[in-house]
Amino acid sequence: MAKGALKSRDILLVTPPYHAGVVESAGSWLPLGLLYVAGALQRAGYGAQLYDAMTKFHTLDQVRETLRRERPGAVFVSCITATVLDGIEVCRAAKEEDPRVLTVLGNTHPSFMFQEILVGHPCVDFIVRGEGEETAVDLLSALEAGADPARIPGLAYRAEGRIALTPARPFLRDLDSLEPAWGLVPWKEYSYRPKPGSTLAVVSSSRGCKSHCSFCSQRLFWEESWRGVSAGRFVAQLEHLRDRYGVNVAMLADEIPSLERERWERILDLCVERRLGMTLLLETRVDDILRDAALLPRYREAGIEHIYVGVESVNQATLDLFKKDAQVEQGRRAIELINGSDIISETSFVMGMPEETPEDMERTIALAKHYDPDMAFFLAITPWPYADLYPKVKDHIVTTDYRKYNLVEPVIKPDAMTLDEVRAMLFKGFKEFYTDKMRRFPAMPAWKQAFMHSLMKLLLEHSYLREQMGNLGHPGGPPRLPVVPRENRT
Ligand code: B12
Repeated sequence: MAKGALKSRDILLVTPPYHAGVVESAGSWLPLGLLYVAGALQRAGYGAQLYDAMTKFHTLDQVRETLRRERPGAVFVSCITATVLDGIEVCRAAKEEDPRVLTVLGNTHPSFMFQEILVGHPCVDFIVRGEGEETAVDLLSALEAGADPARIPGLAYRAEGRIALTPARPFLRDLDSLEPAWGLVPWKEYSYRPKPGSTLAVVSSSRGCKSHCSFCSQRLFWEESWRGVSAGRFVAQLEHLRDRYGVNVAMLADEIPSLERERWERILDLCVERRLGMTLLLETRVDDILRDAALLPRYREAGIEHIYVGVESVNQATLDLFKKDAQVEQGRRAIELINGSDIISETSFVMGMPEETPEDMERTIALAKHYDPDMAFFLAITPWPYADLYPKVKDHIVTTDYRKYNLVEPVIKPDAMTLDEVRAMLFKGFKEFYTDKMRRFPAMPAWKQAFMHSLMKLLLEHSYLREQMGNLGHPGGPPRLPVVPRENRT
């Protein structure tokens, strides 16, 4: 690579043009990981451009056109398991357009599956494993200087006919010093659909996860660590987004923002004291909601309108304990507390383990109704090939097409069920849950009714549920959603 070759041309940071047809129906969500990497590149003097092909709903042909037009020096692609094949297609297109372009993949799937990717796909030059900010900058600097990347921690690449792996890079100590490249975001493209006209940001107040869910990737990715941004820095960032870019809704990307109670309370206090006035959406743990029962009015005051808690049950034992198990009751109580605090509650239920039967799934659907969140999602258990769950269910996996590893398509065949039967049960869950929920809309506060009304409409019109749930089991046509007073519509 010629000296200065990368500094003289922009680095294009790309999301693969992939859609699972779920969360995209509720909004357009910016790729925060790429923005953090772009921020670090800019500070090191590189030009960076964001190309969110996913949010633009671009086809691969349009991606190719963009690459031809932009002529980047390097293409950086962020891939989870479901998006990795399309991410690789982006690299292939980039190489076909310009064989000298540098192609780099990052995020969970490449971090673990580097061997499979690098062996099978010569169009991918480098994989950044783990956190990307420092590794990306070090890689580009080394390539420009003609230095050996072997000295840079956090990489995987091909060298002399084999796959070279450098040592893992330690996690960044100081999250406060990081700044995503907010200036690259075309903000008009990011909106939270239940609030028409809103400007939506994805933000991060912490990195890491200590939960032990065997089906998830995040504990492994973060090696059971957790680090927080300081409360002052985080709230100042929200204020900056509000004042500079007109952001009025922010989703926290954190696995567990509330893990450190003192910091979390300070964040809530600062949002209130400084009259942040932003709608906040987040995920947290059942334990933390129970811990913070008395603090929930403050959550609401701080702007939190939507909380996702993971109470999902994936095994027979948990389902067996429905009614008597303390954990199930804790989940139910956490959701009751969220509902009672005038906040939208959401959870999901994973179904389709090898030993599950239709009866078990019926019980999961009953469990969902027992928990009574405002929103429930019924997901197909998906064995990321690097997750703890994978070896245990390996024999029941029916496809290695990663595009189907999206929590929507069943990829495990239970002993006692066909895949079609699993699909049918997942939709049954949605239908039964939301048919029941709609009957309860009138008991909700007016703003929640309006939100639910708008969300149901979005799901029915835009998500993968459209065809299956089109009439929500009402043979006479789509159900009439409860009428929300016009003044309460969002
Ligand atoms: C925001 C989010 C989304 C957004 C995506 C926005 C976007 N384009 O990135 C939306 C809502 C659209 C979404 C959709 C889906 N998501 Co999602 N999502 C998240 C969430 C909550 C936060 C991600 C985030 O921003 N993290 C914060 C940043 C700072 O961290 P990061 O992304 O890891 O980035 C760092 C490193 O990974 C690295 N890095 C990342 N990319 C790159 C690229 C390069 C080149 C380099 C060098 C480095 C690098 O550097 C970054 C900074 O250090 C995570 C859960 C979580 N808490 O992380 C799930 C998560 C990533 N999603 C997941 C899933 C399954 C999905 C869906 C398939 C779900 C569905 N059925 O709809 C879809 C896929 C749609 C799609 N086309 O991508 C899974 C992925 C599991 C896996 N291992 O494959 C996760 C982990 C949730 C979970 N716990 O299971 N998601």
